[in-house]
Amino acid sequence: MVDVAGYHQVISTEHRESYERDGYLQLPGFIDSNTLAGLKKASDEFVELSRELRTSGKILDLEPGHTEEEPRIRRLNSPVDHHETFRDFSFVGAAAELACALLGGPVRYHHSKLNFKWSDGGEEVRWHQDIQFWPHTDFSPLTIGVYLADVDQEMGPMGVLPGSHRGTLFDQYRPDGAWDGAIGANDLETLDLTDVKWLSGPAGSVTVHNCCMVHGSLPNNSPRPRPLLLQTYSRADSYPIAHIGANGSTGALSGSVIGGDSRQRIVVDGREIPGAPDWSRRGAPTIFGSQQQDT
Ligand SMILES: O=C(O)CCC(=O)C(=O)O
Repeated sequence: MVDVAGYHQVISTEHRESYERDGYLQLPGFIDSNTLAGLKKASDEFVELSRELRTSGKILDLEPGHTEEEPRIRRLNSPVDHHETFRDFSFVGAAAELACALLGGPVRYHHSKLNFKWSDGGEEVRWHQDIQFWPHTDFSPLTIGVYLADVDQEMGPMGVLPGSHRGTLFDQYRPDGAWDGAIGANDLETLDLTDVKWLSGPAGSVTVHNCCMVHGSLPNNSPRPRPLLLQTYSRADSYPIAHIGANGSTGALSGSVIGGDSRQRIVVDGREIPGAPDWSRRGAPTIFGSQQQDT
């Protein structure tokens, strides 16, 4: 369980203020060496597992050139669902504590992924904002990234455009109406990308970016993979809006509240709805069952 009284000590007031102002944080070497070793070991287990695979599946997304001898993994989907070490890190460990500290109270876990961005050409992530992929009832969602290896500028580090989280939320559809998941060329021209900060750092460094932040990363043209473990949280009183984007398909543990309880209350059109409990995992009771207090 995350220690609610203690989590504010995880980062300084200056860090919190700078996150609010700029929409991102860079915390070099934030993760302790034991935790980092555990995360790397867990990650290595999936690299070994991938050797038996020929095509991408629900758990591992492989690059076309993937082979048993030379694995090339794009992404491990929802690591928390597949390994206890990732689960502990995201739900009771440093990532959970940092999320609670930055959001100032209990948080709601949304999803996680491990982007490997393999060596010698691991793919670019074009400029985009996250909130369009999984809209919430507020703009509190943030993503915490941890580099599992030393990451230098050649390796395609995460790039963020400071302050862009307070700007336009761009349409990430293509002109033909298909979903692109990236900001279009005309909109990109309205942004000053010379201000981008490339967040490199030694293994165990942490990046944080707000859900409205313009961000992306270049291809990894180095001979070293760039594993970045990402986990997303919102405030506990922020809710994913169903039937838009990835909401509802983000893993079995999505929606779990960390560091306290959810009040299940939202304000819509100025009226507060004291909502029912979350029945998404155990199934909703019928109104008869609830009113007769069936257990
Ligand atoms: O892996 C990266 O460099 C960026 C990842 C990202 O922005 C995403 O997966 O939404």
